[in-house]
Amino acid sequence: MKELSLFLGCLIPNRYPGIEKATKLVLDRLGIEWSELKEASCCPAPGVFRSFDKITWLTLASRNLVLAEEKKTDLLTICNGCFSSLMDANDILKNEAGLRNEVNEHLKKIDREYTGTVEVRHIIEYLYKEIGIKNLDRAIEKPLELRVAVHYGCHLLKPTKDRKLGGAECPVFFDELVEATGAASVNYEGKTACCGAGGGVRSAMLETSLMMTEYKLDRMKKAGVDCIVDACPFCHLQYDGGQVELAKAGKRYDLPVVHYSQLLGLALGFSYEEMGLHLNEIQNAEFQEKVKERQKTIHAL
Ligand code: 9S8
Ligand code: 9S8
Ligand code: COM
Repeated sequence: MKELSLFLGCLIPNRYPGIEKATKLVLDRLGIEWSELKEASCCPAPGVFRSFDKITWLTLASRNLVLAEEKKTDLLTICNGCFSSLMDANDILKNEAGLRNEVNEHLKKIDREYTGTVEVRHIIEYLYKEIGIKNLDRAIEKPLELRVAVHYGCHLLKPTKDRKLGGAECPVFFDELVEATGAASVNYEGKTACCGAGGGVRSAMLETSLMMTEYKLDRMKKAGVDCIVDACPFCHLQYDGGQVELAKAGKRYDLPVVHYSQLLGLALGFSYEEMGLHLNEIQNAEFQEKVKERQKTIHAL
């Protein structure tokens, strides 16, 4: 198995560094070999750059891919947007000679060349396919007892023909990973619907984007969950920051938002703070208490 370069993207280091720390601790604990991808830039964000100018999008993405090629590693993303951008750009550059040549003309200016030797992975599909549910089950000695609303996010599932992860309408792989931690993945209406952030909607039309978030939060709340679990910092920001914005309009949910790296870390015995959960906007005392009580039991073993 090739070593992985960890592609952090923009949002995690800048807004949710707790997810970065959680991911690194979890990868180390599972014995997955990884290193930093130095000098990486924005992937660039698919819903924004790709929609405006394909060659600019491809060129910026190709530079990140080349950084991993030069290290002879694959790329590991922990954001759906980064996954989508880098994976799609990689596919296009591998298969379309015309575009590859055009991009390589630009890369020549910085003495670089795209050759097509890396694979782009997302932590969810990597854990699912390469580590496997059985091995995760084995690594987790004292499972979590939480009711969870899984949010897949659009770019992890779509376009279905490229993602090949088991269907965009009723996917199960993320739920299985969540259940490996001992948590119960609770079904809710609109589970595969968008969180409202993507495609520049949050920046351009905050009100519309919050309407979509409200739709999701209403249904998650109704399902009686302890927290939301995502695999994307954009979704994370939309649910966490979005709840603060919705509270200003008198709508309170109080639903903690947890990236899968953080959930898995809790199940492996790391603390609430080690997983950076104290850096979220939404702090729910009851949830925190539940997690802390559980950690005490784990450490008492
Ligand atoms: S990089 Fe710049 S804005 Fe972001 S986090 Fe994920 S998508 Fe890629
Ligand atoms: S859902 Fe719809 S476009 Fe996306 S992946 Fe992350 S942000 Fe939330
Ligand atoms: C969302 C990424 S994960 S983008 O806003 O669609 O680019």
